[in-house]
Amino acid sequence: MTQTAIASLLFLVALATAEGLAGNETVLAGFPAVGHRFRNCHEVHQATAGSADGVYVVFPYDCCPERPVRVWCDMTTDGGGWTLIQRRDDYAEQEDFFRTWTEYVLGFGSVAKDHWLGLDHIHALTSQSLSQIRFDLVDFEGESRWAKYDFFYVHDKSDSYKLEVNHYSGDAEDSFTSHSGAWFSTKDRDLDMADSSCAASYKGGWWYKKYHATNLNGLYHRGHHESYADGINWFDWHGHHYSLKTVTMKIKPKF
Ligand SMILES: [Ca+2]
Repeated sequence: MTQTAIASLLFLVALATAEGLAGNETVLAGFPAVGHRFRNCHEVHQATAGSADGVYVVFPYDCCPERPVRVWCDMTTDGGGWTLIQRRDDYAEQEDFFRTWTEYVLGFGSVAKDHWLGLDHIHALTSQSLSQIRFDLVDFEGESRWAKYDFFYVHDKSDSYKLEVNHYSGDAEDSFTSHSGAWFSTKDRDLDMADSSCAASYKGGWWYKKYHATNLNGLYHRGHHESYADGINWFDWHGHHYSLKTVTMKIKPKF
């Protein structure tokens, strides 16, 4: 590792915040010079062997290389270097995911807990290079499954953050490829192909077409739910009446 890489990394891990998350939480103590900024968690991971899971500041925008974004880096799963774009878990206080278009564009929640990174940031990250996405899923019985797609791209706002995804592997069965080609929809912006509003019916923001096979921004129901398809559903594992306990969505450059 070069001196400059070490110096820029030290900037990233310099300080714990006042949010009571010391050890996991880092903040921007100062900006490293342009040219020494990591664009995603994969670049952080490559520069520093043994870097820990936690919050890092990255600079994902090709257009605007000085724009910082706080992200959670998974440095341990499947080779490490994964940038989280979404997380749900069994927190006593649940983040509200039944939100508006603007909130889904900008992102919400705490990156150290349950959050949605934001469609603009996701677009920027997937624009850097060919990206893969990995889902890690856990149910309330303690069983876990994963799914990985070797191609994942989210268009920009001019194309309403249209999804492109393909090339599944894993043991969760493929519940996401069917969403490829969909625009993003929220309760206040219906861009799905159904007469009704899927976002309103299924209580989330997502790449809906007419139905869904994944609804990971749905309601946190904690396992079985009587209501139809409005939980954190992964259809091909637990169907439309079971809301998962833990979900992470994370991306990494393929090459
Ligand atoms: Ca509709």
